[in-house]
Amino acid sequence: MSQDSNDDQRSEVEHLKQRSRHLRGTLEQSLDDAVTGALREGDPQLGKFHGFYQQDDRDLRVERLRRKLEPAWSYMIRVRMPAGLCSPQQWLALSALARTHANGTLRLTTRQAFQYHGVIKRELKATMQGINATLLDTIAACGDVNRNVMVTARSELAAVHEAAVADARAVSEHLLPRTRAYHEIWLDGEKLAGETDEEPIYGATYLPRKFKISFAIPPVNDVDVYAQDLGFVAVVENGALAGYTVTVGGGMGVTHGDDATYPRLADPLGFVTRDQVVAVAEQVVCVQRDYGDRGNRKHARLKYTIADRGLDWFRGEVEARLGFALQPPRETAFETNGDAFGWTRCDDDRWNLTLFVPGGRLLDNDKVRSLRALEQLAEDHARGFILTGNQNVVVTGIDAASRETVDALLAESGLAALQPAHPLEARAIACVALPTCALAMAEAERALPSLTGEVHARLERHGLGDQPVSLRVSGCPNGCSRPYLAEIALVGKAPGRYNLHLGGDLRGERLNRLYAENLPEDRILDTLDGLFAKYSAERDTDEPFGDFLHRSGVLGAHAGGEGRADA
Ligand code: SRM
Ligand code: SF4
Repeated sequence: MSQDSNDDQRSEVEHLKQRSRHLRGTLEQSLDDAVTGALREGDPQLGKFHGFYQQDDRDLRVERLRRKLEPAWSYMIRVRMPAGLCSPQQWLALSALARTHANGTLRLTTRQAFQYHGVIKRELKATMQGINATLLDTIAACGDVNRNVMVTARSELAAVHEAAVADARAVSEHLLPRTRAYHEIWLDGEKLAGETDEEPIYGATYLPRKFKISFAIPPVNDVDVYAQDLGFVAVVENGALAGYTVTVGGGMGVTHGDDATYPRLADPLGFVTRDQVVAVAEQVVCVQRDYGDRGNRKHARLKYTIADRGLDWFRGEVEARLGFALQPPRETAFETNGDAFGWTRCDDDRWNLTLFVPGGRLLDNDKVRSLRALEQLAEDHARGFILTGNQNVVVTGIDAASRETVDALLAESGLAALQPAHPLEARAIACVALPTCALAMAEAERALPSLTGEVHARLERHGLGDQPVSLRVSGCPNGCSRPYLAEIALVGKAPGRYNLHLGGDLRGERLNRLYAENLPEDRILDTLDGLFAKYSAERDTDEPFGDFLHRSGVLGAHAGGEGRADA
């Protein structure tokens, strides 16, 4: 059902957006209401467009219910950081906010952003103001709009990275909502009388669903470009960025037991030059605005619009609106979707340092002081920071003479752990899941260290301890860790139970397959143990685990990766 369809068939969220006066709703009244830690009905949904989620601590849910207390409400806030870039000054200010206004942790996300957890309602406005004071913001970090635009965190060619970042920033700015609601509510901006806001791109009801864009710079696909609604894959000629192959219609989200939902790899749409990027992004968004399903939110992503109507139809719509034809897509060649840890030399006498952040969580406790260590790097050594799409961080521009000091600082902070212990850990990703995520069915981030250790022990048993294998864990089928691209994925089904997916690759180019459903952890480990034994005995030289599972017939009739997985 498209935007001009019969109102009665639209989902409740569509009506809410329509009534919201461009995302104002009753957010101001909700914030003033001191009786509850929650927001008024409808406002949590609108809050997403402003960059926050209302959550409750699920570890405390039952106990608080027993004591007849309202849930332990708090807020997750997501910072919009195109390309994951942040200056040392911004880092220090954002880190300080984690200590003073949130739960003392900074969470690095799979979309190169920061998240705060545990912000209580009366701190919400001050936190938003603190973030905005750093010249970053949270608008459109969530909601039915274009989200944080990603860019591959590393490129051997600094000029190509710089150019891609500039293009990503232009797209991000162009697709921002224009409503003044954000400034009015959070920054005490002047109020507009009536409904005079204009949303030239989005219209009054914004998009049917969230929308995600990334820019990938081959050979590194750390942004998993084929999982995005819209992707720009850099085409480099003679060391310069010539343009991009545009990809459309990727996405991960699935609902257990609902065959009409599935993960999908994006298709190549065409080639564009750099000056066409913003226009193409706008028109892709506008076609989805007009044709995306506004009746069923589980069928409202661009991937379904394209799967239902066909890629040729979609290209035709985009080209008609652009007024020109897209050139044929150029070949793309990725080698990895992982991060490369440790020191790499920049052009001048400076170095970058890529640090492994377990579970994407920076924090200080009796074992590690990662939050503080990153602050020290920001204070004394870093020229900048780049968050990666794998929840890690690149500290940029460190003076060559400071390398030993930095290594010593990290060791003192208990941060040998900021380098992965083995290749499995280097590629292991988990979504947040419990206790904050309302949708989690099983543990993910909190279970990752033990799961990684157990899986690695099985690999070692078969002499595979140094083998790069990708492991991703999601607490539910929504797929925030992009699990359907991993060689091994655990997708939460119930506490302690997961669906086991197998057969992705190490480049983010192939979807895996559902291998077994609803297994407890010990059965998953036993299953993997058996498969590792076979892999160890029968693999070809340098054959990755996911490729082996396909070639050897382990994945049976499922082999092939034609772009749709049984999830
Ligand atoms: Fe996600 C919902 C966390 C990246 C697919 N995601 C959520 C919520 C907000 C739960 C909710 O709706 O109540 C989670 C908040 C948990 C918490 O407590 O923090 C959440 N998603 C995350 C993060 C933090 C995972 C992480 O550990 O890094 C990532 C934040 C990214 C960011 O900075 O913007 C995150 N989510 C993703 C990705 C990966 C990506 O974008 O590359 C996906 C898969 C790609 C895609 O969108 O298809 C993803 N999240 C979803 C979905 C399924 C969407 C769908 O099409 O069905 C939901 C549920 C929904 O939207 O209804 C969801
Ligand atoms: Fe929550 Fe599910 Fe996303 Fe994990 S995958 S953060 S459990 S919505």
